[in-house]
Amino acid sequence: MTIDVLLSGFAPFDGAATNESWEAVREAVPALVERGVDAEAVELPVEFGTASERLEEAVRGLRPRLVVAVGLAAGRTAITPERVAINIRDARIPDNAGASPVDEPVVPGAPVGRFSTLPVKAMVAALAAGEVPAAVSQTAGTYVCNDVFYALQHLLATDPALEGIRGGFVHVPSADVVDSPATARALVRMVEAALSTEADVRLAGGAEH
Ligand code: PCA
Repeated sequence: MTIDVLLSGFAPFDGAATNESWEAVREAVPALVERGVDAEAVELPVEFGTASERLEEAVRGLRPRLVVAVGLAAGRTAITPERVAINIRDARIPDNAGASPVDEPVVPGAPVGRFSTLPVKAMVAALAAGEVPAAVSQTAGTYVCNDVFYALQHLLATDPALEGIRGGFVHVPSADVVDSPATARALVRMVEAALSTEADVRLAGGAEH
């Protein structure tokens, strides 16, 4: 089977009843399908290792052209495609299985970082005049989102059977900053931009700190 895009979102964590990443992904998929994009979604547990295994299973089963993993970044005020995943686990709070790894690699012996293979600048540009602010983020943190992001980029970079599949990660704000329908619409635009952009556009998107 081959599809255009596989989106993932996360289960609730840290005492919350819902996770905006899954709410938005769940709404984005039918909207993409309506627009002719063959899209599927998978919900991931907030658990180191297990989450990325779940995503890997879905990637192998569905053979998407693009993988866009989505997570909640409470406190952010923009929808933020992540530039780079780092090979570290450092949990501020236990994951949903009670694990609290500190200063452990995601993949032992693998490179310190791996870049997104999504056109992050084009994705931000696609939202320029939209209702949701967007910006490139330079860090996905060191918790389960970065764990999934790093494991995904490592998988896509090292398994020849998955050659050509592009992937990356997008953090979304909490619903009190941007509601889930607006986040879902933003995700739709970002996915369409990623599908239609092979080489990223050259736009400034850096930061001084
Ligand atoms: N956000 C967390 C993990 C799950 C989620 O939605 C993170 O940013 O690592």
